[in-house]
Amino acid sequence: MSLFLKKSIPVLLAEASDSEKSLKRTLSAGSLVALGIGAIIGAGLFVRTAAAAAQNAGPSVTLGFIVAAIGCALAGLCYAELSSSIPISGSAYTYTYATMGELLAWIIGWDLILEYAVGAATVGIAWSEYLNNFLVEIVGTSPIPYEWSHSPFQTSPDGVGGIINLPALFIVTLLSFLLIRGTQESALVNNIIVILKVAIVVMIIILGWGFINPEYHTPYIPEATTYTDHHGVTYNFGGFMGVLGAAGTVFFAFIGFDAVSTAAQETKNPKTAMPIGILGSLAVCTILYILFAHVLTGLAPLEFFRDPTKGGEASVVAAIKEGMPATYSWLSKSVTVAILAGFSSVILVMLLGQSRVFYSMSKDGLLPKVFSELHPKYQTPYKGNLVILILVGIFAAFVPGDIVGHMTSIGTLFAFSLVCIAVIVLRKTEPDLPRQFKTPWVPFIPVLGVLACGAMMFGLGSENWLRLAGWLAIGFIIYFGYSKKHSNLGKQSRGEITKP
Ligand code: ALA
Repeated sequence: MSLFLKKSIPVLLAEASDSEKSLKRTLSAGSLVALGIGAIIGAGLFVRTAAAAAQNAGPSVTLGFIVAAIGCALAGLCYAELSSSIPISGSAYTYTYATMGELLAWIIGWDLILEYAVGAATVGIAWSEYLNNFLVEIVGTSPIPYEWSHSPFQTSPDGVGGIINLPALFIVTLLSFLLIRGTQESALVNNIIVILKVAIVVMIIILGWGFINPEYHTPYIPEATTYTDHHGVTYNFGGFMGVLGAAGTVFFAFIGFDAVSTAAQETKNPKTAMPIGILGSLAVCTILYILFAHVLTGLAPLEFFRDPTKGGEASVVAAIKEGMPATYSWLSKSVTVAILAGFSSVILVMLLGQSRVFYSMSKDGLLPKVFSELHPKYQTPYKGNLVILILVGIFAAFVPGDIVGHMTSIGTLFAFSLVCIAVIVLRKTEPDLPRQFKTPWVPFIPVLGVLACGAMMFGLGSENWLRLAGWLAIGFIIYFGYSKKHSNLGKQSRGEITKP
C-alpha cells in the first residue's frame, strides 16, 4: 500500500550527504547546541507559567512542571536513539518516514507545523506583551493601543476589542528576513542571549525568594473546581486535573530540547554525550523552572495573575513590581530587555526548525518544490521562509496567545508520542541498524513516554483535542489532494520515475 511506503535508511543517509552539499551549513556543533538552549527558555516560562497558575493549578503549577519534565525526559530518550541511528536533521518527520511510512510521516510533518510555526507565533504574541512593558517602563511612552496589540478574539476588561497584533507580526517578519539572510551572523548574538536569559532566571529566583508570601502558597494544591476567564473560557482548576492541565500548558516551556537532540549527532561520543546533553539540559531547566514558578506564584496572589490589567500580561515583570520593593525596579527593567531579546532567539530557532521540516518534505515531493528552492546568494530556502512567514504572521496577528500556546503544546505532545512509538517499531523492523545510543528498557520507556504525553494531552481539554483533530483533517485533505500524487517515493513505486 502506497500509504505505508517507507524511505529506506540507506537512501536517507545518502540524501543526508547530498543535502550537506547543497544547503550551506554554517552552524558548528557548539552553536547548534546553544541554538537549542536558546529555544528552551522563553515564553513557556515567562508567560505560560503565570497562565497555568491562573487558569489551572495556582502554586501547584510547580507539580505541572515536574509532570511535563518526566514526559519530556521519556520522549527525549527516544529522540536520542532515533537521532543517533538516523542522523539527519529533518527531525521527527524523517524518523517517521523511515519507520512508519509515508502517511504517518505526513501526519507528523503536518503536526510539526504546530510545534514550530504556531509555536513561533505564540512566542511572537508573548513578545508583544513585553514590548508594551518596554515602551512604558523604559522608553517612557504610552503602550501600543489595545486594538493594535491584540487579536480580534480578545477584548479588554473595559470593552476595547482587539483588531490585529502588530508587534507580534513585526517581530516574526523581522526574524524571517534575518533567517533568509543566513544564520551565521546570529550565532554569536544567540550565545549572548542564552547567557542573559539564564542569568535573569537565576537572579529572579535568588532575589525574589526572600519576598515570597507563604499565604499565596496556601493551599499549595487548590481544591478541584473550575475557573471561567473574562472571555468565558472555562478551565479545570485545582486538584489532579488542574495539575495535568498546567503540565500541558507549561510543557510549552520545554519545547526546543528536541532541537538539541538533532544537534547531538555531531558530538564526538554520542553514546554518553547524547543522554547527558538531553537529560542534563532538561534537568537544569526543570530545576530552574520549578524554583522560578515557586517564586512567581509567591510574589502575588492568584487573582493578580487572573486580572488582564494587572498580572495577566507581562506577568513576570508585573509580579516583581507587585511583590518586591521599588528598589528592585532595575530588576524588572532588565527582565524586560532580556525577555525581548530571549524571545527573539526562540522565534528564530522555531522558524529555522519549520523551514527545515518543509525543506525535507518538499525534497520528498510531499510539498511543492518552492519550499526547497535555495536563494542564489544566501543559499537559504527563502521562498519557503516567506510562505512560513505568511502562515506564522496570520497566527501571530489574529489568534490569541492562549489558543496558539495550547495548539503548540498539543501538537508537539502528539509528535513526541509518535517518536516514542517509532522507537519500538524500528527495534522490530530494523533490529540490526547501528544505534550509537539505545533507549533503555524498550518498550517500557517508550510506552511510559506515550502515556505521559497522552495524559498531558488529556489535561489540555476537549477544545484543544478538537483543534488538533481539525488541523489533522486539513492535513489529510492536502495529503490525499496533493502529496500522495506528487510523492517521489509514490511516483517511484508506480514506475513514473526511477530514482526517488
Ligand atoms: N520552550 C520555548 C519557550 O518557552 C518554546 O518559549
